[in-house]
Amino acid sequence: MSSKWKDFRLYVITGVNYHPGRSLMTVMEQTLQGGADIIQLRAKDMTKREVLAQAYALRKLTRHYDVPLIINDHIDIALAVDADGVHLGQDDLPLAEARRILGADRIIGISTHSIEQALRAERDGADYIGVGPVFPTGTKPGRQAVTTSYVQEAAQRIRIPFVAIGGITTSNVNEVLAAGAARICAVSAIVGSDDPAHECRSFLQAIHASDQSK
Ligand code: TZP
Ligand code: MG
Repeated sequence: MSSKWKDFRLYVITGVNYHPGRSLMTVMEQTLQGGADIIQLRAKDMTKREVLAQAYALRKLTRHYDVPLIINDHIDIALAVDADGVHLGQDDLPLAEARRILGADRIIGISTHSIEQALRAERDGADYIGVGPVFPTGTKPGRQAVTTSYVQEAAQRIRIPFVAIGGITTSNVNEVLAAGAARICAVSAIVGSDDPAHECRSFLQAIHASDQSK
């Protein structure tokens, strides 16, 4: 994996509950057409076989758009479909074990909810971290919001790429960008919208406008 993936700005995660009646592939293709530049398959309530089938389909789609594919939780599925990497939470397989299985060339992202977790993930060799949930979100119920102050701290202290996540919409993204985030992740705001491509373009417009103001 070349290091080009690090240039991503808009990270979109699947969330099938947000688009009943519309297929995952249609919604993710619209997301890619809108300019999402990294995609994660996150399927918490599915059998492993269902996740595997979706991973194969998304692998084909993301290859067509030349966009990296990350698999949430399932290292074995990531390897089976030749995904670019995995995303792990604080209670998943430890980073060192995941790295041993995946090797140096696959991307490993870690969810973090505090600067201590972020510094540890960076020290342990994560390729990127998630910083969130910035705002309360129904996609991760019960998890307290870390607010933009954690985004600010991450921007000052973390050297590897970090992506702000959680409750981010086109209405509040400017607050997150102003706090120092260069990369934004969204689930419901994009895959749950009537027009995912349009939402992606709006997010990217905000991100690029924020670049201009720096
Ligand atoms: N990790 C932290 S917040 C979150 C995850 C997976 C959910 C983000 O979803 P949404 O719908 O963009 O708030
Ligand atoms: Mg997990």
